[in-house]
Amino acid sequence: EMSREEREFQGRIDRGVKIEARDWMPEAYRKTLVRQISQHAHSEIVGQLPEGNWITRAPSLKRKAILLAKVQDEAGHGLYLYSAAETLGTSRDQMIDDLHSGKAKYSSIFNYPALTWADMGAIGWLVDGSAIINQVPLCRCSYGPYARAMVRVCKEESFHQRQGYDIMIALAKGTPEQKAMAQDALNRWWWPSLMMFGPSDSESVNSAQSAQWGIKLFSNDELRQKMVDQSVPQAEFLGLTIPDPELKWNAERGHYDFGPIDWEEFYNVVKGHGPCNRDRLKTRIKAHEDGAWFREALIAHSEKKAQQAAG
Ligand code: FAQ
Repeated sequence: EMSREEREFQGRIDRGVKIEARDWMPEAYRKTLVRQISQHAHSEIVGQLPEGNWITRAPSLKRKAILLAKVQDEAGHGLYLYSAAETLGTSRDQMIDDLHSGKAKYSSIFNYPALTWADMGAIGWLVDGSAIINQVPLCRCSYGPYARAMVRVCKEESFHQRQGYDIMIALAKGTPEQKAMAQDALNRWWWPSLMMFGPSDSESVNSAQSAQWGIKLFSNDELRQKMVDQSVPQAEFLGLTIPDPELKWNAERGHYDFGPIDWEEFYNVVKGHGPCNRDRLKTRIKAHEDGAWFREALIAHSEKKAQQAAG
């Protein structure tokens, strides 16, 4: 049985009116959003690590400048998203503590290693590709500050995706060794990219409620299908093979059928046992600790200025 407030709240969502920070909202809606937006922010921050490792090894000055800009954008997205989450009443320090203690999740995808330069191509093409497909609908989600943050983030993600695909084109049209490197990267990043969309709809515990609240406009499986359908012609253009023997056009459905996802691998990574989970967290915690002096200096400086202003 819904209270009057809850009925009015749901009515606003059903009419497409955005919920703003000061509006009344059910505690569970607030909690779900803090969970999702902070997880999203953590993903952007941790997501800098696999690519950050390649900035000093980019094959040309131009590629280096582009990759540097992309990784900086990810930092910006993370900070933007922490701000959006803070409007719900949870402090940034709390969210960062939850990441470092292992309580809060971040996307499974960033627990895989980036082994070669071709991985910079595959990450941009496939990981940012999946991110965009997931995030474009979030621009229309019910919570105003999250929806508005997503508009800018999506514009930058499109640039990220194009830069990745551009690397893939250069490698696929290069020497046989370069093409093999591109194929190897596609082989390793394909399945983890499909896992980014989360568990299958039948296993997705949060989906029904998030759909009712207008946070999720498409289901995990619907978005995953979109990713597969979009990627097949792109792989064909590159002359590369998607590592799925069951991938096949289904004229009746108007979609590509694809093979089963290894959910055991997915849950293993989500529980902290992927190839890089420990290393990623360790690196983040060290970066945070190494930056403590700077945060303290900023506070000391602003306190000094405030005292001076007060005379
Ligand atoms: N990894 O019931 P559902 C980027 C968890 S893009 C880890 O379906 P929900 C850009 C889920 O949290 C990546 N955990 O959950 C970039 C839940 O556990 P909980 C970030 C996952 O929330 C590119 C449980 O499984 N994007 O960073 C994953 O309704 C390149 C059950 O799942 C976003 O976060 C996963 N893949 O749907 C940066 C987008 N999937 O929390 C650098 C916003 C599920 O109850 C380089 N998030 N889980 O303990 C969303 O749209 C949703 O949260 C989903 C999951 C769709 C990810």
